[in-house]
Amino acid sequence: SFDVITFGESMGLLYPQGPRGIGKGGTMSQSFGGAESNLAIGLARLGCTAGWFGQLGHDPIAQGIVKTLRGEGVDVSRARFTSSAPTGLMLREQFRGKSSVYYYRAGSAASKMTPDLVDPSYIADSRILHFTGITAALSPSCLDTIRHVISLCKESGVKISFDPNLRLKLWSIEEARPVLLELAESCDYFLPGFDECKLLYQTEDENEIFSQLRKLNAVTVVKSYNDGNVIVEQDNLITVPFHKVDDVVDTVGAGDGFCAGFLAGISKGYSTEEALQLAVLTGAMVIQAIGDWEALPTWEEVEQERGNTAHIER
Ligand code: KDG
Repeated sequence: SFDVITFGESMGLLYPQGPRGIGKGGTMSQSFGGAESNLAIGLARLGCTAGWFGQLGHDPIAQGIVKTLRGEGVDVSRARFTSSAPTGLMLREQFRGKSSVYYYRAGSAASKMTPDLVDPSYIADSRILHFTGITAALSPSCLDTIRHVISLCKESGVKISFDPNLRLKLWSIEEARPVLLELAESCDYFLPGFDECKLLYQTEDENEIFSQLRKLNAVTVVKSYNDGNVIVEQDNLITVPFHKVDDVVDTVGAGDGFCAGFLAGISKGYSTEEALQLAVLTGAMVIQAIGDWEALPTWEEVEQERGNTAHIER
């Protein structure tokens, strides 16, 4: 059985080598991204059992993704491959202090995912099922797939974790809002960012936001609230400040690293506050290298960062 199973779209990622914009010549490096597979890698590195599934094309990008996930210890036994659509692709640049993403994913294999691709016994075999609002934005059949997975989780008592991961390049806030609010109603762990809460609840007023969040049946953990993060519970708020790191290289993936730390903490039997503290640490460590998941820490690195074990130069 698995601590956490997640599903969504993983895509090839190309980014210019060195400080160059896209379209300005030079060489591209290759990797891949996808919020859910980032999370699965993060969990596996922290010593949890994690599975990822999704639909990919029959192409070398898909093979590279699955091979890497397998190498990271993520179960990919339920990943599907189709010949009728390609694996999605994204380009990212860090140029003049700004990070931009360009998607080539419309009509991708992942966007053609349907509820019948889900193995109910696999879902029932997990303690927590995690998904994101990115999948909901991909296509109506992807949203149906999420709704189907939610009903399978409810039937078999699997806890649901949801990160809205609002991507305004995929849908407008007007399209996203009702869907993301509907999905928030059904989860046990809701993991939005504070800026996302402002857009979802159409207010800048934090008291109003917290009062809306308290109405949910979920434990809500809000990322990047002022200079830290906060758990919203019925009567109290637990805040944990950011963990400062010296060498910020690439902030993409911090949210996924945060969610991985939180769910790893819950899986290890931590209190929600202790899980939040772990999340703060793992989220911060991701931003110390280029790439969406490359710098996700192992459990050993977490222990070192916490000062529990000395770093041994090998
Ligand atoms: O959270 C990082 C993700 O945004 C990235 O890996 C790519 O899933 C992705 C997306 O849709 O932008």
